[in-house]
Amino acid sequence: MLRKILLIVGMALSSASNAGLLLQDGFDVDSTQTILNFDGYTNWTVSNGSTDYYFNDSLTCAYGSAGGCVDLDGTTGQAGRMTSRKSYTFQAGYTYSLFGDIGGSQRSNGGNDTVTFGILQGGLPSYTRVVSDLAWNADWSTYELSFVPTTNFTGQLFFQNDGGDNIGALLDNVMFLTTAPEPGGTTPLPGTLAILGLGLTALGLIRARS
Ligand SMILES: [Ca+2]
Ligand SMILES: [Ca+2]
Ligand SMILES: [Ca+2]
Repeated sequence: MLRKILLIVGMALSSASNAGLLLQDGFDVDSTQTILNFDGYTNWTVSNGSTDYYFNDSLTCAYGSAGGCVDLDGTTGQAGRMTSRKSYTFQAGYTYSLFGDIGGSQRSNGGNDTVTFGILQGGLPSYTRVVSDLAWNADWSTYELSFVPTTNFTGQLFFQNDGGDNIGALLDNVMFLTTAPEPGGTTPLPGTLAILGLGLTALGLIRARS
């Protein structure tokens, strides 16, 4: 899966001259032991509840790798929100992609968990992706949120688990990157191009008939 992510990043980086990796966090250097209700993340603060940090634990992090990862529902009866310590400047027309490896809680008494992640503007969610009803035994998978802002703004990244049964979905391998628009103009979205193409085709048909 890491290879897949690197491939995606490679494609993103090679598709534009001005692209950059803004954050990469595998949660492997935050501590050398498992700590419940952890609040010492290198790149994140935790608010409105708690998260747990697991390191080289029987609770396996992404894809069986050693190191650390996060239980998004801590041990205080309220799942916390992880917010990036850094604020990022988002530029209109640029493409921003946020990736996270998310797995089920891997504990049979954890129930289903729903994770929301994305961008905060002024502390409020703006661009988001919701991973709904993740079964406790759901495999690790890489989830992506990509968007192109229409105006410039400053924002932070966030990951959040619903609920508070102290057993949440697991998070590992967060990656955040940007790709500049092609020189000479705003890069049209693939969807926009497709719609434009359909429109031109339709126009051609109408003209051909009249
Ligand atoms: Ca890790
Ligand atoms: Ca927990
Ligand atoms: Ca749960």
